[in-house]
Amino acid sequence: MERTFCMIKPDGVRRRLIGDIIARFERKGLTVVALDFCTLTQDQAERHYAEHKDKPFFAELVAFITSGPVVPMVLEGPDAVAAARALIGATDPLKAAAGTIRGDYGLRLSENVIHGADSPASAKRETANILPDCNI
Ligand code: RTP
Ligand code: MG
Repeated sequence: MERTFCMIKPDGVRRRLIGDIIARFERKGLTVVALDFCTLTQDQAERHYAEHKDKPFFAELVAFITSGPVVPMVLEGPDAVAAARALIGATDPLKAAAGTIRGDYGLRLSENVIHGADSPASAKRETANILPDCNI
């Protein structure tokens, strides 16, 4: 069993996609083991996207992710990191396959509905930053 960290972004919450997105993960067989509804602080957002801090879109990314409430969660299952990333689809919704969350719901790179950790180590770090009461 593995655990991963995913987070419905402010656009997904604004568009009332919370239930649909969680249902997709659950139907696949992943188990929600932690869940919250909160607005990220500037510090949390900057830590979350630290790997992109030198990119030209960093300020825009942080402004967007703090622009409204998000739904962070920890999902558990076999190969949970890869399984969740496969359900989420490619970073750019225009390139994401139909049937994936981004492929079905997104049109813009900057508003791609959901985040998924890219490794177990990232999942651990992101969970500690955003769901500090949850030990994964
Ligand atoms: P995420 O971290 O949000 O799950 O997305 P990802 O792994 O598929 O993509 P990543 O490379 O980590 O990029 C993080 C987020 O930054 C935005 N982005 N904007 N303007 C741009 O060129 C650009 N490139 C990436 C996307 O919203 C992406 O989800
Ligand atoms: Mg990423």
